[in-house]
Amino acid sequence: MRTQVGIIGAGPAGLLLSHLLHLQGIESVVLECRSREEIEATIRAGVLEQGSRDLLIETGVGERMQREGFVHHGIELSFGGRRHRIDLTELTGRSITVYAQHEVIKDLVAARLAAQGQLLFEVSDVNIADIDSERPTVSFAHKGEAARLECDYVIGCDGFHGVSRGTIPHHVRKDYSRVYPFGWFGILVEAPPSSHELIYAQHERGFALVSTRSATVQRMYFQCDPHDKVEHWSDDRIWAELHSRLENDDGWRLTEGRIFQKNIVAMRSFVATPMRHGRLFLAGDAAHIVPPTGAKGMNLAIADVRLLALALVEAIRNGKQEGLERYSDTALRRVWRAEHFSWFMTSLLHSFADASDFQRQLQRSELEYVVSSRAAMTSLAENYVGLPF
Ligand code: RFL
Ligand code: PHB
Repeated sequence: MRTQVGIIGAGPAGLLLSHLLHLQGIESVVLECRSREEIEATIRAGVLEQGSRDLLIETGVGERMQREGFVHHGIELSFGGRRHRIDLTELTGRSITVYAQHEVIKDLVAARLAAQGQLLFEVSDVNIADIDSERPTVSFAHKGEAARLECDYVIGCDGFHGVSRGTIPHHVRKDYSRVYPFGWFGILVEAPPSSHELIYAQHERGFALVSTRSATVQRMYFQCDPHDKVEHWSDDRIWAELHSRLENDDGWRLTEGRIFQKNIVAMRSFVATPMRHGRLFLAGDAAHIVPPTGAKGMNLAIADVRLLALALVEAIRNGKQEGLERYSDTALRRVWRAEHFSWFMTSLLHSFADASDFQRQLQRSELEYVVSSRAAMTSLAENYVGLPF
């Protein structure tokens, strides 16, 4: 098999890249190790920056998001028994959209299949070779048969646990990483929304987050031990924990409902540099991870492939390599900004078991500053809604 661009991974990065290239007349093949059913059912992110939303609409895959997603103009920070609103739109002129990542995936898969895009599910044994040559190749197995894909470029969009990053030789790579001493316990609940906007709560028992999915399904998270087990958490224990972390002095109360999904995710910050070697380019979680507190992961994946699609079109159509040569440096500027913001939000809102009294006072001081200074609020808001591309 031959194609112009071989893409490993059908997450938001791989699918959107394939879609953007198709709109410019460039063909690609996407290789995904899981089934279509599985990728369309995996519960992950929920918040789209204004720029991500605009891109999906401009490229014809935003129709359902416009109908079913929720535009939010603010978020709430809760601490010390009070809630404080950050008016994103008043401070930045921009907003966010709450629309689940697996819905974005469904929309992109449908668009690629409707355009007869080559999307191979349940491939295995993916191996990338010859990235230093003009003709990199990807070998893999599909439906029990060995196959080989010859490409002009290979793009690793295979997430943090994929194989692409490891193809870049160790001596040219530098990785940066930080693992946090806590995880997030996530639940999906059948209930009406408890709040019009997302609530990020700092509490001495730990962080909690109230988000939403629809008029009847709500998404909530709370800080937990990353090694804890879902089985240790009965529904009653979960509700008691959420109530105590979210309680405040204005009488507001979280609405309970039937919990129908529970999971625990670990939290880390990670950046692999450079994001390119020879004809292999990395995008999204394959190159970088942020803790979810800033709601940045999917948005960074979208920003990477937007940039990469422009550069690939220039290279393939017009023979101009500058965009591809600048890709890693340009993408990493946005990545590091998001890394800092995600680390900042995580540090601001979580309980660190080893924090001294001094550090706890600093955290409270920072929270009070963020909700009282217009300059500090604007800084948080412009990072949260996403900096312009
Ligand atoms: P993905 O989504 O991990 O997709 C990678 C795909 O590659 C496949 N794959 C392979 N395929 C072939 N061969 C191999 N060897 C392969 N290895 C892997 C995988 O099966 C998969 O389908 O990466 P991508 O496209 O870079 O997208 C990144 C986002 O998924 C991620 O950053 C976000 O989910 C992070 N995130 C959030 N991001 C936001 O922008 N806003 C949010 O509100 C937000 N909330 C979150 C989040 C992530 C969370 N978890 C689960 C860590 C909330 C949570 C709880
Ligand atoms: C979500 O709705 O899943 C969500 C919202 C905000 C975050 C992370 C996840 O910061």
